Amino acid sequence: MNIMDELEWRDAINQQTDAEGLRDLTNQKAISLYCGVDPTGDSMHIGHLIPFMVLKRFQLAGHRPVILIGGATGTIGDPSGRQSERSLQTLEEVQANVDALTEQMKKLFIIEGDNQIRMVNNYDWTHKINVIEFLRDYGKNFTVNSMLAKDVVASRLESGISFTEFSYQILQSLDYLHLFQHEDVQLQIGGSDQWGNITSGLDLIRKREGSEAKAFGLTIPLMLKADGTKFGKSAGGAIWLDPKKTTPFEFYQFWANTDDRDVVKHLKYFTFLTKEQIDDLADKVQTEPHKREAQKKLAEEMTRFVHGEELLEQAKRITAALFSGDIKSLTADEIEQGFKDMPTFEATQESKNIVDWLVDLGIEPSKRQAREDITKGAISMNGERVSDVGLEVTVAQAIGGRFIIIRKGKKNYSLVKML
Ligand code: 545
Repeated sequence: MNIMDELEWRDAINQQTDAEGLRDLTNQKAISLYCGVDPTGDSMHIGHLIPFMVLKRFQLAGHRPVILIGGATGTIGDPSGRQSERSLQTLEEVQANVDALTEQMKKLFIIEGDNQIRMVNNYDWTHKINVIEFLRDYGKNFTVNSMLAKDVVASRLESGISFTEFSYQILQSLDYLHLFQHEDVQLQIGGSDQWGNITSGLDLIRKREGSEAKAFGLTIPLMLKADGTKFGKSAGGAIWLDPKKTTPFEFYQFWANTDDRDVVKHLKYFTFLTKEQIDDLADKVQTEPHKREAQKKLAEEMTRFVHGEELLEQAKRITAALFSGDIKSLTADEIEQGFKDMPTFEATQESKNIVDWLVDLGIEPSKRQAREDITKGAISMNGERVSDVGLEVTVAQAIGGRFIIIRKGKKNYSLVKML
């Protein structure tokens, strides 16, 4: 399948500058293409990841992707998709974010011994341009009229936009021209919010290199969920790629909880599974939805891609233990991930009778209730039913000396941290 057919089948195309031209070009030869990211934070979330996965698809089809880190543009701030002016980051903040994002990109896309994905930083060419050169050599190629017409700018004319953010589109355009001239880049891709910046770069290339210059632009749709809510957010906020912000278990759970109406769409859009594999899973959503095989596969593929095999296995182990109640098989670190969002209590290390302990912590409302629950077998500790109201709770029972998990009834879990 030609890469363009594949992207179409995956519903990964929003707008293109010249669909026929790009199809012909990608059929004829291996092209270089790029997508940029600005260091406005120290981690991407899954929304940012999408165009970079499309870069990867191009790579798998034999093309040559370039990842651009916006060391220069990050000091200015893209107004695209934003209603209000950004506050400037300090140069130190930008640099720290450049470092963090470079590492994240390397981890995801640069496999050892594979030097096909190149990384560049636009600071390298942008910082050399002085103000006279900027206005004479580049500024003359932009009319304020066409700059004002870009959606991003037009939507800010009422509320106001600084000259700094207004100029952003010129910087991104210079990048495309630079990469066209020096790296043979002929395509820029990005999320649909990047259309204005991408087409502005193409205009510059045509003005400088002639109207026949073969350069293209393509944007990828931003996802919406079947229920209309914004994709990529859970109750706790964005789904980050940084395991310190979103643990691999939470990451796995996010995908595993995908709605039946969305799961096939997401398998196409996010994973590298083939059409046959996805068609097969689509059948299963119809015939045996309760098994949630498509969701499990989606969660596996995404967690493996972002966090690797080992952390995927850990996420699955935590998931299985929560399901079966076999808490003892988990390590303290796994418990910390798996029970992060559950009610948490803190207990001192002194040993105490179970009834008193449960009441003092607030897990049970009264001693009478605690005794009754224990007697009817409704309380378990670290996966094992408690049947003796005289049991002494000691720190020795805590997993890794740190955690005791109490289950009340079928699925009321509480995490008790030993102080
Ligand atoms: C800069 C110079 C270029 C080409 C592109 C850029 C960056 C671009 C931009 N992109 C977004 C971004 O978000 C911040 C991430 C924080 C870690 O602002 N002007 O950098 C997002 N991008 C990915 C997708 C996007 C876009 O990284 O394109 O649409 C989100 O899906 O918003 O020469």
